Amino acid sequence: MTQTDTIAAIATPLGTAGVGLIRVSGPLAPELAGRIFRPAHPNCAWLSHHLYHGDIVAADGKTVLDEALATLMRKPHSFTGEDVLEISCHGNPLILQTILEQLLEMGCRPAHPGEFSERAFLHGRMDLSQAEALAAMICAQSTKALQMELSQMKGSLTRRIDELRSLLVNALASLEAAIDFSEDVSDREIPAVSGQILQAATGMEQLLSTYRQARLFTQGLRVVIAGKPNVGKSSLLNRLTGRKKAIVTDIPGTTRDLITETIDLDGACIHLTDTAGIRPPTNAIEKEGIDLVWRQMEETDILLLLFDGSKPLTDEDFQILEQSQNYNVKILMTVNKCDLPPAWNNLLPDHPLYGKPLLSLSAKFGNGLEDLKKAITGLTESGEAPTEGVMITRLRHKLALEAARNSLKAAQTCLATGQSPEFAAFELSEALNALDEITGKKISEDVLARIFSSFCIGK
Ligand SMILES: Nc1nc2c(ncn2[C@@H]2O[C@H](COP(=O)(O)OP(=O)(O)O)[C@@H](O)[C@H]2O)c(=O)[nH]1
Ligand SMILES: [Mg+2]
Repeated sequence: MTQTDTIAAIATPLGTAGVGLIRVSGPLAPELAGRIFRPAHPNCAWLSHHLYHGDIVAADGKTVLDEALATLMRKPHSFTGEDVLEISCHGNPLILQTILEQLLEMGCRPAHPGEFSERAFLHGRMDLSQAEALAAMICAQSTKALQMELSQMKGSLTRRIDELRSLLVNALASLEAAIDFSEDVSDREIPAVSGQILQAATGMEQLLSTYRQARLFTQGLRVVIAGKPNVGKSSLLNRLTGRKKAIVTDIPGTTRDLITETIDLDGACIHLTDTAGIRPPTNAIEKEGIDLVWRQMEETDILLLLFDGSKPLTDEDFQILEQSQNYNVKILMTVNKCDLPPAWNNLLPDHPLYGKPLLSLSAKFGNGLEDLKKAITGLTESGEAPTEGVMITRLRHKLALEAARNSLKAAQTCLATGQSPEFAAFELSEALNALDEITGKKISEDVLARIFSSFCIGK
């Protein structure tokens, strides 16, 4: 990549909005500011990080394209570390496209996805884990995920990795001294080195233990609502999402497709899916819908099994209950329509639902909804895993940490079995390399390109 290019992109989504933002980064930015922007006040000094009001003019120097605000942020104190021009104009896609075309005509080229962030990384404005957190923050779907990514973007993981790194650098320095200055030095050094390695390995284990919980926060929990026709599955989806998303009728077999909506439940990201009522299908379409329900069960975290409390249970209810035991999901059993007189309660010991925890609710009127939400979010918190502090949210980081930890284990074995310190030193430098992949200190161009190309354009 040639960093002498000046890149430009529309940074806001293309739709009708009050304002839209265009970003330019690279050596041409100051010159372009003077060409495309005609300040309202004649004495515009283009001070860095100052906001100016004026007109956007086309490359012909005459045609006014919009009235806008412009800021020039001079290097190195900008997002990318280069000279950056930002234009806030009116959020009409036609205006934004026209301004972008003019900038391209004046010598910019269109930015690739993530290219602003990539330049920020290459200029040392942030490390790789921070750039990844920034991209993830933009797409976060729950407040908890947002908090985690924000803290990582501000460098929480970077600092933790740096701490682990310095332990290993010190240990490596001692080992190298032992290698250079003969055998007897190593006898004194080895216990201290082992201590540092152990401390780093423990820190890595601690970070790794946060991964599952963090994934729940960032990727969310998949909840499927299932039951026989007419028990109120679609009504419950609509109630929980607060939107009329699924069609509700008293005609059994109304829902055929899977309808998935993502909601924020007390900070947790929940993907909620409404499904076709399960019964012996009456036609091919319904059969397809019911097959989909069971297939969906394979990749679900929680099954919300719904029964109708106002009508006697039937064999269909019991069959669904039985079949759902074959899947590796947590089952939450709920009895709907509690606003109506109950047709079954006081279950006898031989009843299949006897002694089972049943949540009572009314999807129609909202009774019991808070308890249901608590039950769902309760399942997102897994006992011992921490929910505070630095967490590992990405598979890439997890794999690198595991590699580092494995190298440390190998180093410990080398030391414990009295092998020459070179072997332990080799393992330590492997562990350091793995940590440097997380922060991007050492990383292949291919991996970098892959990471940044998944970002949005204009970011
Ligand atoms: N009284 C009462 N009726 C409900 C409740 N939930 C759903 N219904 C009614 O039950 C019928 C079937 O609802 P629907 O949500 O389409 O059920 P689905 O087939 O399981 O998706 C509709 O007439 C709903 O209005 C409830 O909590 N109380
Ligand atoms: Mg339905």
